[in-house]
Amino acid sequence: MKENSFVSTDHIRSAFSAAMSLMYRDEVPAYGTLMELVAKVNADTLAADATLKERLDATDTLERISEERHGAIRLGTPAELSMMRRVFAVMGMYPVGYYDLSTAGVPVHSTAFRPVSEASLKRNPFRVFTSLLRLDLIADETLRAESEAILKERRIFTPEAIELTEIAERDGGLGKADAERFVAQVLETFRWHDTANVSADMYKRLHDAHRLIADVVSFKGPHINHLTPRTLDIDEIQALMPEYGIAPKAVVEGPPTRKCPILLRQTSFKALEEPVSFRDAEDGWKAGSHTARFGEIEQRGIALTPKGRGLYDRLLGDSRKIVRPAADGSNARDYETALTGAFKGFPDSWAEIREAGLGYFSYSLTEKGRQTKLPGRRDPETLIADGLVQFDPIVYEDFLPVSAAGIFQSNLGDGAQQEFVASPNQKRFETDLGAAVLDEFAHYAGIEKASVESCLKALTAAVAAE
Ligand code: OOG
Ligand code: NI
Repeated sequence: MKENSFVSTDHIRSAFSAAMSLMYRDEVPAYGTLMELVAKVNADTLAADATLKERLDATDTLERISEERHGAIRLGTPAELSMMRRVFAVMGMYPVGYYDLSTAGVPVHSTAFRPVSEASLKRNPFRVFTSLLRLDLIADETLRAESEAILKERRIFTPEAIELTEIAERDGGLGKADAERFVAQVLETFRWHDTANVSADMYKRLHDAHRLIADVVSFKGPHINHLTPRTLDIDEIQALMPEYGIAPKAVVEGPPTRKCPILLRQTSFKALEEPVSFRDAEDGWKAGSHTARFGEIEQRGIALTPKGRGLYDRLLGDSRKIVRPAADGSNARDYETALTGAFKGFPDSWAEIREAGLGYFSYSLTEKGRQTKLPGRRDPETLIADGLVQFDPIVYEDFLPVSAAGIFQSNLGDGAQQEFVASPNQKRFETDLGAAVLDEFAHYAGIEKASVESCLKALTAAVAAE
């Protein structure tokens, strides 16, 4: 096939996220309600803030502001994870970051498959937070072996999805018709199945070991467990959810409300109890239920340097030492107060954040800079002081393990939390994945550095061109 007849990976990802959104709204009506609420609050926020509207209009596509930004799945085996990597690559999504959630009582480790280049993120930023179950953290050896045997038998990809992935790898892309088939086939992997793979008895044993194990092992595939649109006012949506008949999780995860948003704030509505039929030797099927699927919203801020992230982690830890948010929401106010108090220690102006080396910025020439010619390279700080170069925050495109754990926990039910010994194992994860994950800090640092370089080059190139 000729190269120019391929559709772009960005196009395939856009088609895929649109198809997922339609499927999920159909499967989980409460999610459709959340999307309506998000669209309304985003429209109200833009109407009330002309400056924000102007800024977003310049950098984003306004009519796509309320579209999905991410979703999440949980896989059962290394083979599933490595095939998933190949499937996502066809859509221009690559593994970024390693998240160990064992410390938070969730027996998984994860990465996020996402577009990496700025152009691709702009075209469609859809990501999938992808977790791999860690049966090695399960104490009961018999149950572990049984789970492994069940997972080994299932096939989460359709033969056609695998075939099309192989075609894309061999030819370097997919043509229009194949891309359409690919999206339809891959969607099957994410679909909900209301008939379980196991008996009610087995489900109960898995569930008793950990609700997450039951969610992964009992089903034919890794159903998408939530989708997440972007909101311009997360506090407003958290407050409005009950009016719309959906129950929000107790607290918003991440940093508190600030003038200069940092990292990522997230909240979700609680997972719904859904009917499921379990296999039953005598009667065929036995009625039961499972709680897994929910809806989430996110609001993003600046990507932090390791120093900034260290400060963030410390302040978050400080506030949780004062108040640990309870799942029932009974101390939500106190938690907010403690969080806001602790984060007084994090500068709240872009200039201070930059000067303290806490965040990553993208540098560009000002109008004056565009008209200036310099005889040689100068220190970037002087160029800023002289008004030739300006800086804008780089948006954080990744996830936060403490927040992710909070999202997991609130959707696994409010029961007793289990403790696991911290056991990050990125090497093992990467072996199972069949590739290394991209280091997000190095990635943001690279974007920042490239922006500085291009300013310096433009300022001196003006002379060379004379
Ligand atoms: C994933 C939870 C993590 C997020 O936004 O941090 C996540 C899951 O529940 O499978 O999606
Ligand atoms: Ni999420």
